Amino acid sequence: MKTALVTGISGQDGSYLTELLLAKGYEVHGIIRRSSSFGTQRIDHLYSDPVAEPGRLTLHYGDLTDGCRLANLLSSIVPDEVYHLAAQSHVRVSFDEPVFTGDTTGLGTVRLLETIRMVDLPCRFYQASSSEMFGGTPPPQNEESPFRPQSPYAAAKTYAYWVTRNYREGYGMYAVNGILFNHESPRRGETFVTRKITRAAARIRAGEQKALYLGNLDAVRDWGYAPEYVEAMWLMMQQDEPEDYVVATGTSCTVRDFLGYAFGAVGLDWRDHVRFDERYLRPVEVNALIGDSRKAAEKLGWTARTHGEELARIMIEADVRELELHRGAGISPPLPRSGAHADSQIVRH
Ligand code: NAP
Ligand code: F7E
Repeated sequence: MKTALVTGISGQDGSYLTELLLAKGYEVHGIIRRSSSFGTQRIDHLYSDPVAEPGRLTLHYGDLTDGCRLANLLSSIVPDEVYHLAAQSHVRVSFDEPVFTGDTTGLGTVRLLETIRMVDLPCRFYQASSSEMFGGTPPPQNEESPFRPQSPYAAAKTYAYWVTRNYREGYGMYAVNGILFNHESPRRGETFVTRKITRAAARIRAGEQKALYLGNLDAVRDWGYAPEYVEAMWLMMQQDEPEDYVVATGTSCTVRDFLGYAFGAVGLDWRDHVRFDERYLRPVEVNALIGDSRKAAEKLGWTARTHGEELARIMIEADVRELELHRGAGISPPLPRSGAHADSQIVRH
């Protein structure tokens, strides 16, 4: 049985990857941050009581800013594969918290790599790199395209990308970068635009929300389906040689198109409900990201199966179902935490 360590296990990708690894027979260890409230909703269904039934999933407290703790965990778990997914992953928030983003999203990677090198752990390492690194480089973007990061998040990811390559080339480590384009799901964080849209459409249809406030509707993204993307992560870690791969659908749409798909799926016209709010604009915008993942298709046999309109349908159906479950159980639906404007002075990006 192989052992994997997953950072960011409580996030969207961490939860799908953990399902995949457990299904493949792995023992999985995950790092979570201590919080005053539970933050493990996405993986609660996977967690069995380790006392009653020795589980194959173990959670450990840790933080990317705490190098001692990371070293301790790596040395005691001795994983075969490390999937490093944890990060401050929100581009807009990285403009508000650039130093924290650099510390976690950038330096967090080298803290892990340097421990693996110093302790001489014989493990493979996956770095969650991002299409945001291409930034201002026009599409289509592939493994050879230059990086022009346009945000503190993208700059931190670019540092982490290069340090991962550096440890591979300098120390012979099996360390790979998965350069993933946007990928979404019903588990997507509520402040990323696709989920913000599908959640709001479901709530507006149910009469729980009046308007949706958004920023730039012209941005073009290559949106894929997260459960498919974690398969690509795993495949990259099973090759004879460590290499970097772009993972994308190769198709794209604008935020405006996605609004049409999501609102249309529940019989609404988005133009009747969407308002502009400049607070959702970014100091620098990434206009268009569309990936060319031919290398992943040729070498990994991976291609995306779900594209924009189908993805919007999967997400909105899940949000409608969740809302109906709450209402059916007589529980107040979750607060409109994003884009509902009136609910908070804090802008939920
Ligand atoms: P996500 O849902 O935002 O999850 C991020 C995870 O990182 C969460 O588990 C979070 O824990 C954890 N984390 C954040 N700061 C941490 C810290 N200081 N110490 C320990 N853990 C910390 O992100 P995702 O969408 O699953 O993405 C996974 C990774 O892929 C990220 O690195 C992201 O930047 C990258 N990526 C994502 C996409 C995409 O479209 N989804 C595309 C390319 C690359 P909490 O639950 O406690 O917040
Ligand atoms: O924005 C526009 C916004 O925040 C998409 C992360 O997973 O993918 C993600 O980063 C687009 C942008 O994702 C709102 O300006 C308009 O052009 O959903 P997003 P992102 O910035 O592309 C990459 C690959 C990652 O690596 C990141 O970790 O939508 N947009 N109005 C808005 N975006 C948000 N969030 N909120 C709005 O109201």
